[in-house]
Amino acid sequence: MQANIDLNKLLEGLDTKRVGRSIFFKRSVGSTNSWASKFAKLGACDGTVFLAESQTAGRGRLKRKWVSPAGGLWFSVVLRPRLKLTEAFGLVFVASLAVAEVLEELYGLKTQVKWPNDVLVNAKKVCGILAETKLESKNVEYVVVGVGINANFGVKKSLPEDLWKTATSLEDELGRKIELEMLFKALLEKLERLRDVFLEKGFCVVLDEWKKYAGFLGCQVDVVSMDERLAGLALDVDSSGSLVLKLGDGTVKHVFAGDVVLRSE
Ligand code: BT5
Repeated sequence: MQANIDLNKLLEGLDTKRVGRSIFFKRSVGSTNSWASKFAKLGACDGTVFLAESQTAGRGRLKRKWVSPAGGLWFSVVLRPRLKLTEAFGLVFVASLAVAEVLEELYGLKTQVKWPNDVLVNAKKVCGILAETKLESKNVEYVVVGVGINANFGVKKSLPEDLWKTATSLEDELGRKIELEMLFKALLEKLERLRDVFLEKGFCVVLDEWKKYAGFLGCQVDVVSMDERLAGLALDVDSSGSLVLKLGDGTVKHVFAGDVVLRSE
């Protein structure tokens, strides 16, 4: 099998204190989140990263499947922040903001974030984030933050047909392949920096930056959750990470979990 990721290049010049100081790598794994969780339970340090060239059982939220062919960037980071359960959601915003900023800075792409955990290019999903939290009474013991980026493959060639309308890849957007190691390092550096901003200055500082990429705000959306589908105007994201939705009858609802579908999609 030809390697997509050059291990020697992975750590060269990485400018972080903790994130990525220890990296576990496999050509193929079920899910980097499951792999990382297993090691987190055994005591993996803050910042330990689990990276795979492909995943055979990549996971999204609510047991959804995440398709992860070779050529993508699939990794999970174990974080051990001092946070209460009610604050852990902030790390999803940290991760999606990190991806949005890095894709813009490295490749000049116009990125958008979609509440709660997607990064889009040209209104299509290029990245998904999955954060899984382990608690110790009411505090966070660790969070595994999984990041999946469709990088060096064409969507029509490597993803199933039902995703062609909603997914994109860096290769499709840029018309070329990118250096995965460079993207990976830039992401680890950004993740660490934004994580520190979040822990030192609070969620609202991260949220203000995140909102600069939130093109869905001010749009008519459907919010689909386990038990309901709400239609309304996406007004804001509040300081608890909830989507603030103005419903048709004028009432304002704060929704903590669900998926946003833009009315035009
Ligand atoms: C997500 O879930 O978007 C979280 C995806 C997290 C993936 C990373 S990869 C590294 C780490 N290890 C894991 O096992 N997971 C993480 P959600 O919002 O629930 O979206 C899932 C939905 O996205 C699916 O139901 C599909 O509709 C769609 N989807 C699946 N694979 C995709 C892909 N490669 N690109 C774009 N959309 C995809």
